[in-house]
Amino acid sequence: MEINEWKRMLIPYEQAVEELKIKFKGIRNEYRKLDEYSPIEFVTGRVKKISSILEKAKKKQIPLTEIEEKIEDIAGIRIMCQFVKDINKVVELIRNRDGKDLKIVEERDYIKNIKPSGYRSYHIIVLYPVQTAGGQKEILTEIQIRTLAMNFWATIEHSLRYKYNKNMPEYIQQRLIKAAEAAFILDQEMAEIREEVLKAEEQFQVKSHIVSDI
Ligand code: 0O2
Repeated sequence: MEINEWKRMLIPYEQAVEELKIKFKGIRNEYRKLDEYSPIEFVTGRVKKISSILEKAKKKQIPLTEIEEKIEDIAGIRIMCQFVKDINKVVELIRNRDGKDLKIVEERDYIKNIKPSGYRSYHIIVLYPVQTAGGQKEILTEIQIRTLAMNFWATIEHSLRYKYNKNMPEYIQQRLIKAAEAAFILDQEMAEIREEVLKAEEQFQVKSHIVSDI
């Protein structure tokens, strides 16, 4: 495929990423404007680089003619949450969206089924319709939902894996698995601290209510 053909193919993927980023950021802003807690902390998105698409196609033995049906993360959205519980809320938000907005193709729960690397995230593969000059095109998009701690780990692990060009020494892999556990313990600890603070806040409100009633 020539570079111009690649560029043409990737245009609707760029459109899908931009539109979905706006939609999920819109949800976050809705909560913020109402002074409510948002389960979405921040949203990013990217279209996979041509070199990475080719690498993945080679690794998975996908013919170039089948790239668009078989590589699900050419368009990718990442939604970061403060707490693990928020991930479930975001999953529900996505499940409850109108079928005309997006269709869920598959869900992969790498939080329950942790990857051997230690990777945790919730993935939802969706079909997202984009209105192009030539009509509607449904774009496969991978939405990754994770906590800030999961994202911290995955970002660093990804760049280390890249540095080692996939030949990461075993002892480094083992340390990364331990680091992933530590990140998850941090997630649990922060969630417990939050529960304590919320409970204390509730008690304070009840007490000040009683005082104001006297
Ligand atoms: P990039 O640069 O993020 O786009 P496979 O690639 O075979 O493991 P598959 O079938 O493509 O998996 O789907 P999966 O596992 O649902 O999603 C792959 C994407 O999830 C990856 O994309 C990463 O973004 C992320 N991911 C999966 N496993 C790991 C991991 O062990 N470490 C990190 N840091 N990220 C992971 P790409 O194409 O690998 O890379």
